[in-house]
Amino acid sequence: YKLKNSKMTNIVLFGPPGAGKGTQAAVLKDHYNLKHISTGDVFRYNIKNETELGKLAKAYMDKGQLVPDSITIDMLKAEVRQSNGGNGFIFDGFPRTVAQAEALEEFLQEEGTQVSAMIALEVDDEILVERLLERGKTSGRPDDANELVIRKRIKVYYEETAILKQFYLKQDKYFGINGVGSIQEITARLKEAIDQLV
Ligand code: B4P
Repeated sequence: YKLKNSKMTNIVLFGPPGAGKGTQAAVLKDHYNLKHISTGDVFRYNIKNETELGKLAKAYMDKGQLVPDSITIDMLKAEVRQSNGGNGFIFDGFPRTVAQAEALEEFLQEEGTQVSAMIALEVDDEILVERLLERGKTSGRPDDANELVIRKRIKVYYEETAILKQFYLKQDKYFGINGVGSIQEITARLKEAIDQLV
């Protein structure tokens, strides 16, 4: 854990459910030696291991709702603190609300660093639904299993999360990327954007 370095690159990978955040973060973390923190993955790990946190989170996730901010923010801080950040972090699936974005800003500031950029994967809703239904055939994820829950997640994204574009635009840190294309094409677009930042 060596966050006290203002030269770190901390990227928020942003986008609606199914935009490809987890998919791309897995590639980018190795390329840039960044620590990948996916709040969704941490919740799923806790659900699998039947922890108290997992039991709590499951009730929200299965319905396509967000896990409450206080729980998610505490978990995120613990994840950052217990990890060696390498050259920085890729935050995947966090922040998802204004309260989370404010908490992240404050927390990173305390640690002597900041969000370098928010990179958003822009994908149309119907493609999102298609991708998540496809994943649902094999993932075993209850939140991918039916179209109603998938559409609920997209609705929650527009109601609570999409506003974060403005939050980072105001700080001149928002970069939108076309998220439609092959996984490799999108990785190339992301690298092009990130290379201009680091
Ligand atoms: P997440 O785990 O973040 O799940 P997600 O939004 O579905 O995105 P994910 O990263 O998994 O999918 P990806 O786009 O890579 O969240 C799940 C739940 O956890 C939330 O609903 C919420 O309840 C809870 N949660 C998490 N973070 C929270 C927070 N901060 N606050 C509150 N609650 C929180 O990929 C989707 C599919 O598309 C994959 O099958 C992939 O293979 C495919 N795909 C990717 N790129 C593609 C491409 N270019 N072409 C075709 N298919 C592609």
